[in-house]
Amino acid sequence: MPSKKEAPRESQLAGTDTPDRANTNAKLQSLETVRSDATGQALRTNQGVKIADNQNSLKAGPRGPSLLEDFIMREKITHFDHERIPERIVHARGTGAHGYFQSYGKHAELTKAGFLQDPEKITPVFVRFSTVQGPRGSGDTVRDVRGFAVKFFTDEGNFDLVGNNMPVFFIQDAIKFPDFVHAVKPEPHNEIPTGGSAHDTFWDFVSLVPESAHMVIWAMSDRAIPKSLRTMEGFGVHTFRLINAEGVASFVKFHWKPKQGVLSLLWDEAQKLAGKDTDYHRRDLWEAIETGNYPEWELGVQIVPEADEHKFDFDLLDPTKIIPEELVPVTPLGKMVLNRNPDNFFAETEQVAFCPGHIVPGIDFTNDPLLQGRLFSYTDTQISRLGGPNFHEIPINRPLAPNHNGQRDAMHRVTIDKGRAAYEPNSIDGGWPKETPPAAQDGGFESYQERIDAHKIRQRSESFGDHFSQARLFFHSMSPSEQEHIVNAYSFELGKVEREHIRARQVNEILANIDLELAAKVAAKLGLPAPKAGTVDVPKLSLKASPALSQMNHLGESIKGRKVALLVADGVDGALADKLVKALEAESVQIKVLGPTSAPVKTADGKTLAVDASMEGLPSVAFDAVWVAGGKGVEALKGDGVAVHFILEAYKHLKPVAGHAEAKAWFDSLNLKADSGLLAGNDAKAIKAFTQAIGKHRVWEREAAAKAVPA
Ligand code: HDE
Repeated sequence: MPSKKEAPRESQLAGTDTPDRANTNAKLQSLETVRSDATGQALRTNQGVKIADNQNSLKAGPRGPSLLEDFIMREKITHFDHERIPERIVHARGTGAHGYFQSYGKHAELTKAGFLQDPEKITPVFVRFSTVQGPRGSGDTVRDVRGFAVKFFTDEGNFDLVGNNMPVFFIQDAIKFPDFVHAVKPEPHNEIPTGGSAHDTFWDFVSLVPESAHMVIWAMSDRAIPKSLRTMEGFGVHTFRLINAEGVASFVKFHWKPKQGVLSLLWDEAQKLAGKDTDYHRRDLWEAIETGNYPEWELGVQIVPEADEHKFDFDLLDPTKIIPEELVPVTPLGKMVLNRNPDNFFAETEQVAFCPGHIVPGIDFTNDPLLQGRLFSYTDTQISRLGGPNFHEIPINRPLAPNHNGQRDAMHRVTIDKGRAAYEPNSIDGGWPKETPPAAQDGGFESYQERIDAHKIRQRSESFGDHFSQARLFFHSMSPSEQEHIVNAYSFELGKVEREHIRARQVNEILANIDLELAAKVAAKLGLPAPKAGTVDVPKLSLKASPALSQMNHLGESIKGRKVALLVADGVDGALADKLVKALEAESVQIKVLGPTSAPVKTADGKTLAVDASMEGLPSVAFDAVWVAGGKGVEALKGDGVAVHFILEAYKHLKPVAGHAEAKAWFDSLNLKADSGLLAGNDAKAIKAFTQAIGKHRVWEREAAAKAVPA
């Protein structure tokens, strides 16, 4: 921990909620110098001069020309003119949160990294989730990969785990990244589409580059439309190395498993949300943290001993491959809890700078050629995005560990380095700062001594040659519903492709090699002939399916934090409504009372019941389930088109639709077919059935019946 004299940094852990955190907070807050609070302060210029009039510029007379000497207005407008910085070239749309990581135990046999040794140690983290394609102001619920980047502020320096919510990537070699990104980004002539991949250049590229097949099927699956940032898995994607104190290395793949379950939107919901609440994911995360429903993930690793490197039917260095969890299970290492929202979006979420090259002793890279390129790219991009090489001094990026070295000057230098020798070795400043030799603990960073004996060549390893078997494994591991969603996603996206030869190439040369039935179904929806055979021999895997890949097997531990709409209208039975709210709150469900308008409604016994919003203001797509409150209010709701639409839409989106006894007749009149998620009753049993249905996330058995309901 740096002393007060050393470069100060802001606290990563304000707010307290656990005893451990309280301790850490006290320590960290003593270093706080940059978080600014204007409460009780005078309005001043950047030079500290108090401002008397912030309404009028300095003019020659009340109707006269403005005067150049108005330094107050000039300073204000000049600063404003330069408020924007370039957005990230990819992952521009994002949202961040603070939290902490805590190891489950001592993982000394695996790594010497200090933050993975002590269950008592709290390591502050900052996480940024993002979409990839869209610009900073684009919608949250588009079909896209999500970034899942975690900065661990460890005592030994910052470790950035810059991952995604999918475990593989589109390309195998970093040299293809600009091509891939240019293809997926909006097309250059008209900058369309924003935030999506349903356009010619994307499908042109991926249909010509079969190594993308595995990642593309993930992107066409429900994983690309997560319900919430809280309900996403995270993956480090590349194989990394962990190194213990004896210098023994293991290959690892990093996984983040959400306690909230791995849940997705339906495509119709995702599209509607993109319009009704562009900030849907951002808001959901913010509100969950504000209401104390702190999202939690378990960090785990799949471990492969160095000796087993070549035991698989794929190459561990190939980032288009997973290690199926059935072959190598995930070993849990610790947990991450997100419990504090940023104070300032720009200062924290926008300025945070991740880099896969930020690692600490005990962690190292592999020769994955995609990872190797990333090690260069991230720092490079920060230099133009954040305006120079001193971006590590921006408060959100400052390590908790001290960072003395001879690097100096450059744009925006903040630290005032004392001493005269900005070089090493020196005999002027007592030789400081000095190197630390590597050691079992607390030593200097030492790269893993991998022996390399090779020719310098531009060549793809033959072991990277199979592009389809794992895409097939993925498809065959899906439930029938998930498979249908994949068929629909390919059909939707390819349906937006104008050039028929691109559609046909994707169907015949990619999908047919993954699964002929998949290809035939997509072909039928595009009006193309069904391919009779694939174009390559796809190796047969011993594993026919990997249940770990299906979201149906990850529904979450509880319904904590799920969202329920309670529909009310004048005449509602207040006591029943109250009982329901209490029962759901006991399960930490977020419940919103919705009325025909935002005005309070009158209860049957003449009281008023406050509502959180109108049904139009918070539509059914924003909820996991709906309950219609009993009493005479149901009659009023029946005649309200918005309420009818609310119920039908929730039903169509396979959500539990329930209500007190009076609601049953309404549901019947709407022709809603009985199923395990359509419930009515006033007793505790009905509420229990409702919470159980929420726990299953969707009423999948309803999928066929729901098709008949208008969207
Ligand atoms: Fe990135 N990526 N990437 N990427 N990436 C960036 O860095 C890049 C890749 C990922 O919330 C950029 O600071 C290259 C894989 C996330 O700030 C840039 C290659 C994975 C984020 C960049 C990849 C990722 C980025 C843009 C192929 C999953 C957002 C702004 C060699 C494991 C981090 C920035 C945040 C951001 C380059 C491939 C994840 C341009 C060259 C694979 C989560 O440097």
